[in-house]
Amino acid sequence: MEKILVIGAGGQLGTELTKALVNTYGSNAVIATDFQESARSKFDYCSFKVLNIMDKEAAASLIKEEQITQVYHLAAILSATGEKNPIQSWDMNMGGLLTVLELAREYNISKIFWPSSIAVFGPDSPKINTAQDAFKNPTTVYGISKLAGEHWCEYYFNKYGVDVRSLRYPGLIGYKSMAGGGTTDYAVDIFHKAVKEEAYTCFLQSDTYLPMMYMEDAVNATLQLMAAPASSIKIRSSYNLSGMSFSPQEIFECIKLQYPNFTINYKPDFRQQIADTWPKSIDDACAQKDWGWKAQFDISKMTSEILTKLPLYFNYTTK
Ligand code: AKB
Repeated sequence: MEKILVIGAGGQLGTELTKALVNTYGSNAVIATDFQESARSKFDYCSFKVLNIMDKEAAASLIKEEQITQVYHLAAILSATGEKNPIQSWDMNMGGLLTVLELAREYNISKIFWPSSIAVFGPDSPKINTAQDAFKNPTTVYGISKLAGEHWCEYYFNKYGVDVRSLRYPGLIGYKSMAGGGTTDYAVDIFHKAVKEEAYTCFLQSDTYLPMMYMEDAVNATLQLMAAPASSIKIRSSYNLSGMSFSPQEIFECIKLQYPNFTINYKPDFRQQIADTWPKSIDDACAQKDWGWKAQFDISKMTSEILTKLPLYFNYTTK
């Protein structure tokens, strides 16, 4: 029987991925963990434990006691927060991954999932349909740690046979939790303002195109990658993954079709410089070819689903 450990389960991706893992493997097969006790309230449907992945001993005991067979290591400090404390972010993002890879080797864990990001690309990478192997010169500590992490994943696979798999997520947009500290967070925040019938002030310029993905697609891609036979995983650094691309003005206009009184203004801050270094769109031909990936949501399908479900989920009542 599989025994799956989710590290950083209380975050934006973890909140939805953990539920999908329970739906797939059953509630007894999944242990959600987070460094914050407050995340416990999200996991009344499976086991929850407090775990800080910087504590290797605690992680090792849990893996031993629970006979863990798979780890989804999602805990990370994202691009915008990372720039405020680069060294702490590097320690957390690299230290956490290396702990997981070492424990996978020591305890023969059969599969590891680790998220990478479009942040591995940089100002000199091609901007349009950025290819899997395009030149990479990340300029954020987050991007640098993701690129280094990809190399470490490949190293542990080649040297020790650790079956580690990874995706370069674009900005993820869901309605079940807030985004936490990224450059693409505006695309989540804007929906909350719209359904509360409040004006939105965007921290990126109106025409900043970035690759984005609806959470349901991100969760499905992750499950699909992890279920694929090891022989079809040809890339052991991390796969490019594409959903859609849009600018703040485009998503605003899409929301406005259902909320005609919604207004936006633009006050770009330091996150604009980060966004300007990232691709505008991504080529995910390798993921399509190797394990059959195809996104299901475009901007209109995602917007109408979020605008229907978000007010009920957060129990928002409008004026
Ligand atoms: C961020 O904005 O930092 C993340 C990402 C693209 O990895 N959402």
